[in-house]
Amino acid sequence: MDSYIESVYNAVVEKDPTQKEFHQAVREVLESLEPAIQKHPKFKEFAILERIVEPERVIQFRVPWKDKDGRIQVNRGFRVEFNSALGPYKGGLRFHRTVNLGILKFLGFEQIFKNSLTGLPMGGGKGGSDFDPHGKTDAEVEAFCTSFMLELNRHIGQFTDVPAGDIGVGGREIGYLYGAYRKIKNVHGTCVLTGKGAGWGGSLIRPEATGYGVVYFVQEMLKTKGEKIKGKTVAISGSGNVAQHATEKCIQLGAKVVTLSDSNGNIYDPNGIDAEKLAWVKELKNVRRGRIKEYAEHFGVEYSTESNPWVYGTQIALPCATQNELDGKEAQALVDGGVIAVGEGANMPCTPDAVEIFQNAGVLFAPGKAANAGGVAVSGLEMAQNSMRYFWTREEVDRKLHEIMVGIHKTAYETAEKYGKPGDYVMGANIAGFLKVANAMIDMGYLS
Ligand code: NDP
Ligand code: 2IT
Repeated sequence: MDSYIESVYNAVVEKDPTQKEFHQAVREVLESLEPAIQKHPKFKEFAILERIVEPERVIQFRVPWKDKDGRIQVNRGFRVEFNSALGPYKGGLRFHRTVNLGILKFLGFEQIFKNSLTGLPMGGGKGGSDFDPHGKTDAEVEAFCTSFMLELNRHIGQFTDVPAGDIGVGGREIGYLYGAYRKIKNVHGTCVLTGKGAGWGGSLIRPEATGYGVVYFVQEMLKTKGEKIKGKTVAISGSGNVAQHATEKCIQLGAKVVTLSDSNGNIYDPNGIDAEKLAWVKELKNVRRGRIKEYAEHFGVEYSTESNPWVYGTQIALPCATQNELDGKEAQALVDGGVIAVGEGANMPCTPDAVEIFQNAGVLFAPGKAANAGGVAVSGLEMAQNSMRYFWTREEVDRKLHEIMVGIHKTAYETAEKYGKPGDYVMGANIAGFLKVANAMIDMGYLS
């Protein structure tokens, strides 16, 4: 690492020594920015790196709520408002027992560059809570969401900060959060949250957007090698929003998805998950809120708590669960099994050594901030539709999503080439995302 970049990185680690995931995300971005920092000395002169690694604002609050037995529970709520150079802070809310400030800072930091790549006017932010929705009743989730919004409402707004979903926050949670916001503020029709229901201000295709977008990005990468997704076997991890819709798009394009997982284990279906089986998975996960193990029992296929989705010799791998879920050993198993393309549906699912293994083996590798940007891109389109008091059809939104993903691929590809590392989508995405934000920060003066 260049000594200036290294000093910025060391200061980040020194200030918050326990925030491991944040360090990892910062290191990956800073390392790949080296040629851009050397080419444009103004970024050092204006202390852009020192400023960009520091959130503009961090909000932390207490979230008390009553469980089904009438007992008072207390969780921790957060919103990290990281960078608003390009637009209002924008990014999801994660409800998961592992949530802490370091994880939300990593996610908020990634979001800055991802949102920049979409080309839409959105800054970067992230929030959430260590509340665990697993096994909670709807009434408990509603009680928690209402209490969470009782504090969060003071900090968000269509021109300030616009949250959405992430792990543990889907249509049900956005509904309760929006309902609480509407009661507190007595307003309807402002775009204060995205991922809303299609009947009350949500955009068609928003639920599908992240998963579809990942597959659109992988399609573009394959094209550069004269390859198609049709007929390929695909391993997917997770079985939530992103995994389900990545599976759906793969099926539509004639690929065969053979794995899905959750935090307990993975299934392997050698015949492929078809549209009917996927409909069953959606009902299992989104309505009955069951475990992926039940798929294996229902369809009579293999289920493993010891294995992982990466050992079945698939040509494409789409990690769509969570950060650092795919390590070097698993990357090597994928390479040995003949993988040709990896697309990160989740945020930072591949560890740094896994990424290195893919890149050294010549595997097409799409980093999350490029590949999974479709979700936030359609959130941006939801904001646009809300501002117009109008809506677009499914076909129209899907066409725009496709255009945006093709555009992000082109930008990342061309930027990597321009900065001397053709085919390195990590470098291409990081530099392209960074340049727009950094130049905006310079234009707006040193306080921004
Ligand atoms: P969901 O909550 O819908 O699904 C998450 C899935 O990942 C579940 O199957 C869950 O299993 C699994 N999972 C979560 N944590 C772990 C863990 N520690 N180990 C193993 N499996 C785990 O979330 P999403 O599908 O929305 O999000 C998945 C990923 O995609 C996240 O990294 C998120 O940040 C990212 N992302 C999401 C976007 C969106 O629009 N929703 C946009 C861009 C990125 P279990 O039920 O057992 O917890
Ligand atoms: O990681 C992400 O990009 C998201 N969870 C979606 C954010 C959004 O505002 O739609």
